[in-house]
Amino acid sequence: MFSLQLRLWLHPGAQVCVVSRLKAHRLASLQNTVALPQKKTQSLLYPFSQVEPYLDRSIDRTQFQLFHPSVEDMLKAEKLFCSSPSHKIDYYISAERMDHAPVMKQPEVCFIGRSNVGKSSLIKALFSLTPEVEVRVSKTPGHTKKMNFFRVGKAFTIVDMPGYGHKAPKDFVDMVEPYLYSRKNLVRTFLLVDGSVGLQKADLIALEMCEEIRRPYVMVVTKIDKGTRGVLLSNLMHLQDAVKTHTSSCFPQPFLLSSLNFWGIYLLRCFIAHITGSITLTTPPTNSNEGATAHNL
Ligand SMILES: Nc1nc2c(ncn2[C@@H]2O[C@H](COP(=O)(O)OP(=O)(O)O)[C@@H](O)[C@H]2O)c(=O)[nH]1
Ligand SMILES: [Mg+2]
Repeated sequence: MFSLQLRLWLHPGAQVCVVSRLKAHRLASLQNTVALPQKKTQSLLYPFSQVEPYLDRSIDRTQFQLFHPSVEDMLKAEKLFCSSPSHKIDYYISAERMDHAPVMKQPEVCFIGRSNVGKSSLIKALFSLTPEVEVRVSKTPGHTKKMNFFRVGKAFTIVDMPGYGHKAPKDFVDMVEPYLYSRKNLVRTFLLVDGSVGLQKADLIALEMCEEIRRPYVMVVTKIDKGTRGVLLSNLMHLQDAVKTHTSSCFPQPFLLSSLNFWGIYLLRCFIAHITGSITLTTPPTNSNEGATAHNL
């Protein structure tokens, strides 16, 4: 069924993204990804399938797959991440303070999380079909001291927020919190947590802050390629427990991701396209699903 669906959508005449002339990663586009063996494709598109077989039988799987779009929907979303003369994707501006942030009409999504959790790498992977967009990735924690705004045509804006943590607690208070409180066009916050180390004190503070602000947010588990599967599973279970018992504005599904090898990038592109109202899903979400909850647009 899965491979039939892929063939249907990727036959030679199918409209697929034209990748930039600059060298894009070979997995940046679904076109190459779906040519891989089916199991590999499945784990790139739906990374939860990698851990699912190892979960205890008593654990309810539904919450991990509430947003489960078709390949067709992912292709629709992918087109939005390809720059063209009529749909320009670019780095727009940086702001050091909230009062320097540009006023924008488009729906906006932002990525927050500890320094070094993988925010910039994730944005770079999302924009990998447009490699000329400059997203700075650093090996030094705390590199991103500014809010960086990226425009995706007229569809939406993506914001890379400064990382917080023991080396940069000030950025948290000075920028992240005021932004989350006051940004009018913000439709979703993505709170990144490192899957190889699990929830840290600073993550819990961020979680509390998001709850206090009461705007819809989503957990993203980064670096799932790093460390053992056992560690990832236990960190994931701990995170799910925290989400279940301590949150009310958090979407119940964590997005598992590796920017290094593109696991989950296509799913996240589709989710962003969906929540910003940029695409209509072919399979409308059910009652328990994203589109129909309090997090709705
Ligand atoms: N193994 C692995 N490393 C990653 C991944 N994402 C980011 N990194 C590494 O983590 C470090 C910090 O990443 P960066 O995106 O700059 O984090 P930021 O401070 O949150 O923006 C860099 O050395 C990245 O190469 C990932 O998915 N897997
Ligand atoms: Mg960064």
